[in-house]
Amino acid sequence: MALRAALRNKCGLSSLLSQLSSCSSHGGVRVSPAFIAQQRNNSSSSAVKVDFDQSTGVAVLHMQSPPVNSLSLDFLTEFCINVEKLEMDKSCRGLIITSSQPKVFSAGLDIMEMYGKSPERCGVFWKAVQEMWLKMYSSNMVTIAAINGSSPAGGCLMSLTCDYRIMADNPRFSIGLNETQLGIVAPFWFKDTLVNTVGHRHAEMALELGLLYNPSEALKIGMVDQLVPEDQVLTTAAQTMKKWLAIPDHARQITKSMMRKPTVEKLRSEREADINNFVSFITKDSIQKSLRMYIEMLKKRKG
Ligand code: CO8
Repeated sequence: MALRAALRNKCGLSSLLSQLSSCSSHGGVRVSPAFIAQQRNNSSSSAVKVDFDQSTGVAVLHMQSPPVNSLSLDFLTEFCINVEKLEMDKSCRGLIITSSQPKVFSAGLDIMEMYGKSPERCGVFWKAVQEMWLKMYSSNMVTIAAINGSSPAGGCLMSLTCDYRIMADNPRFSIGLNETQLGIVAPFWFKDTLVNTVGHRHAEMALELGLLYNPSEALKIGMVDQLVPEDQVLTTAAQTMKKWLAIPDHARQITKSMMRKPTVEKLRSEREADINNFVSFITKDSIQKSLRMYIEMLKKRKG
């Protein structure tokens, strides 16, 4: 009953699973370890679907939130719960992130979460964005983004948190941190993630101009690591994962932490201030006006 309630509730799932683990080992509620492992490895949430292959130790997380996998509070909550479950499962060593939506990896932050919302709600939303980044950027797993569609702004950020990026070689797809085009500013940890990937000069131009790159341009500046035909993105990700998993975990994990820890610690130590900055920025009348114009432009473009 409690498990079913938590699955409905989503938020308490990981803590419930650990409570169940401890109950089973202390002779309380009788739950078999196999049952707990099964719950950890199979996702039943709607916005993401996780396929975990015990034999390879690799999980594939499919984002499946129509129409464009925009990162709403609900989406981010489900995403984080699923990544945390995999992170806690020692048999899971690699994570591939991809999209089930045609043509789009992720449209980035859900613009409607930033428009016309109360400061309190904006704060909760921003904390969830931070949480997604912290979980992904500091993950012990090997993480690969299988970018099978466009990936602007927060979608680009999500792929930049991974260890390796493979993008579909389709000139209609684009990727980049285009925040300035919306009249908003990518925060310091978006900027740091980009600088760590493409270097200072490319990051400076990309951020100031809010550039969206086609796959060839993205490869040229190192925003993605490899281009493959659209129908080979996932199989190439699986092959690449094998190479990364051939390296002993402890050596790779310590090296990853050495490379990323200063960037992660910077946000951890400034988390509250960053939330306050976001809330006071995004709720400004002038910024709300820019967002309204951008939303209207998206709708007009469609018509
Ligand atoms: N949020 C919410 N809804 C969205 C978003 C989004 N990010 N993107 C698209 N949609 C909606 C569209 O409005 C449309 O809605 P409807 O069907 O009701 O008209 C629907 O999704 C489908 O969109 P399209 O018809 O445009 O779909 P396409 O397949 O033609 O194109 C794209 C897909 C390329 C993803 C395109 O939709 C697009 O470019 N979207 C905008 C992406 C964008 O600019 N995202 C930026 C979000 S901001 C962010 O992530 C970081 C913010 C950091 C904040 C820092 C402040 C301090």
